[in-house]
Amino acid sequence: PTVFIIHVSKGDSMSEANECLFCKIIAGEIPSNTVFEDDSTIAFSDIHPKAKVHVLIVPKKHYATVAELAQRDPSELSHMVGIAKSIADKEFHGAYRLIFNTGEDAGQSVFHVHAHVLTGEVLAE
Ligand code: IU
Repeated sequence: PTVFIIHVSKGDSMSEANECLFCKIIAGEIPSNTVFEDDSTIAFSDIHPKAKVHVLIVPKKHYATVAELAQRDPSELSHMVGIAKSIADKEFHGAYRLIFNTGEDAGQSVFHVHAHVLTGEVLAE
């Protein structure tokens, strides 16, 4: 008999596309207010904004955390930082806060890496 070995590696698995909220947004299965998109990256408004402008920048490839992204795709990480700058240049003269919650105990609730960009107004400390 023919044996098929299906190798599903953590980080780019098919099951993540089925189960991950941000993978579903990237696939267009769940609507979002998209503010930027290119081949590798999407940015959309956070549904519970913590500033006048609160955008999530998300790589289209699934990595769980910023640590994993930095290790496996550092050019994507620097691309995301550039997108954050361009959003803040447009919204608030280049002033912004960039946050990567990493780990449940630090407030990460979606395990598909995303940068929170807070801008559009003077931010409290
Ligand atoms: P966190 O760093 O993993 O906690 O960030 C997840 C963010 O995703 C959080 O700020 C939510 O408000 C946001 N979010 C969203 O924009 N759309 C959704 O459908 C869900 C969460 I669920």
